[in-house]
Amino acid sequence: MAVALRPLSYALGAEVLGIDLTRPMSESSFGEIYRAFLDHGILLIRGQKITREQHIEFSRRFGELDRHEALPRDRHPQYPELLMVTNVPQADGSPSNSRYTGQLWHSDMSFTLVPSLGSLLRAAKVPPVGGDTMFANMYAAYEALSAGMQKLIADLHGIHRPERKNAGVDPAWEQENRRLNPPVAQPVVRTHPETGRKALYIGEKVKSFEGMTQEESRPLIDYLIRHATRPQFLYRHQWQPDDIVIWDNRCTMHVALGDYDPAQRRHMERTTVLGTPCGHVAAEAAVH
Ligand SMILES: O=C(O)CCC(=O)C(=O)O
Repeated sequence: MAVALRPLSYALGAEVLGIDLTRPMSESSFGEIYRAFLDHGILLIRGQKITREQHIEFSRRFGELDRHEALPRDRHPQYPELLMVTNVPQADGSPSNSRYTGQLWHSDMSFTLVPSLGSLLRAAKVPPVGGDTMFANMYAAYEALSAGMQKLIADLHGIHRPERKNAGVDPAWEQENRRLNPPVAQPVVRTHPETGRKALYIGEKVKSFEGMTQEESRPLIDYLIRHATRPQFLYRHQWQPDDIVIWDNRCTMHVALGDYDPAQRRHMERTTVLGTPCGHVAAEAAVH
């Protein structure tokens, strides 16, 4: 089967047409999908009424799945491979722990020593308007920098922390999150292990570069994020129920815009494919 693709934006992404994830898929068809994933950075598959088991099973074809030990409060109690990204209140009526997940520009699990290869997010319930997600092509962002800037950042490491937007909303969670996830230094320029291309690896979870103070680091971090999120590098996804979006965390970053009425329900479930080890625990002295 030749997989049919439709571009999603100038910058990145393709929709995969005519596939049904409830049916068996041959190795050669999956090979075409994986090739498209490497080529386009993001894939969209619409209209997939799949079970949790089918979501996990399809995700496993991309590689070993994270059991989300770094985010224990947000994983599904029976399916640790599924991370809940939801504003549906908990059984006792208290707000969902993950209602602000993803509302900073980031690449998944960059704050760990095995940052993710890719993620597969399934939309179970979406608000009538808004709740969009934006993606940035970090190859294109890197390639558009001047030779001087590329040289300046070549050996820098950003210190990634497991932060979320709306800090202070749940201090107990923040304390536990910091204990589980000490700051990790990641290269600002990362070579994609499969394509060999260089990509910017930065985001709003980075507050400083290794060996520099926050004050010294801030202007360059701000510049790189502003640069990478210029419209020509972006795709904005408007979700429909039963969409699955698959992204390559090694060459894209993304943000959940939170542009919707919080009284409306938004429920997403994510599998996270483990990547290759990258980065090191940041030296205490470097963490300001
Ligand atoms: O909910 C979204 O739109 C994106 C969630 C997210 O950022 C993530 O799962 O990493």
